[in-house]
Amino acid sequence: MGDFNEKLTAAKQAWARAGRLLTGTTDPDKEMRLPPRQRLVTNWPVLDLGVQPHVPVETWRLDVDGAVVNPVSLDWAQFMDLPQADDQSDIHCVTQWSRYDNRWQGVKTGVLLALVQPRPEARHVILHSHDGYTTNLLLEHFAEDDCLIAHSHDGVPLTREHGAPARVIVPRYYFWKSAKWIKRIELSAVDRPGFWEVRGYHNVGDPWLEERYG
Ligand SMILES: Nc1nc2c(c(=O)[nH]1)N[C@H]1C(S)=C(S)[C@@H](COP(=O)(O)O)O[C@H]1N2
Ligand SMILES: [Mo]
Repeated sequence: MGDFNEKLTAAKQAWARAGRLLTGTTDPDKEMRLPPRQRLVTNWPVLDLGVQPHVPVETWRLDVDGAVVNPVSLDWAQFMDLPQADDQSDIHCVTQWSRYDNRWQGVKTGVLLALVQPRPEARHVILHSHDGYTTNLLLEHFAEDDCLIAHSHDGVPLTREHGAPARVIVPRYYFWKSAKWIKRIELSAVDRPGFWEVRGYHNVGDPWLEERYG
């Protein structure tokens, strides 16, 4: 852990120095908000595998299972009855666009984890979506306080193209980790690289470390 933090800090500092030279600003916040080689957009691009599944709330279920004490299968009403949260965060997509100040409404991943109780051997999370997409995360990354299963964006229900009725939001990693049209959250003792991870994307995907590929 000590080693990792040192590496992280060193990378951020190196980039901050480079950024200062490029932007000519010494405002630390301005420098640090846009990760390396990202550009800011104000629209909201749509990225998918060429299918945008239609998932009605009437038949929607969210399964949270695998290495847990108490697996659950929630219907929409049960999901919406869970404590609701509102969190603002930035999007960083590996295709180099970033979008600031997204307000997400939904259920914090911590609430779901408290419900299912991960077993001691659970270290990974595999997200499964209705379009066949999968992505993998370390459990500790998925459990961060700014991670949500979101049903709304800026107070408006998600549109189909952005993952309605519910998607995962893991803002500290590139946006491919934020699975749209979520249907199953699987906890696992072993890692299982997802759709893009087996096609050359980085297994972790930290935008500040530019963990894009490999
Ligand atoms: N189910 C599913 N989730 C997905 C994807 C996908 O193809 N299918 N694409 C990922 C990628 S690469 C990105 S950048 C974001 C795009 O989300 P957006 O279309 O809402 O901007 O969703 C991620 N989640
Ligand atoms: Mo992406």
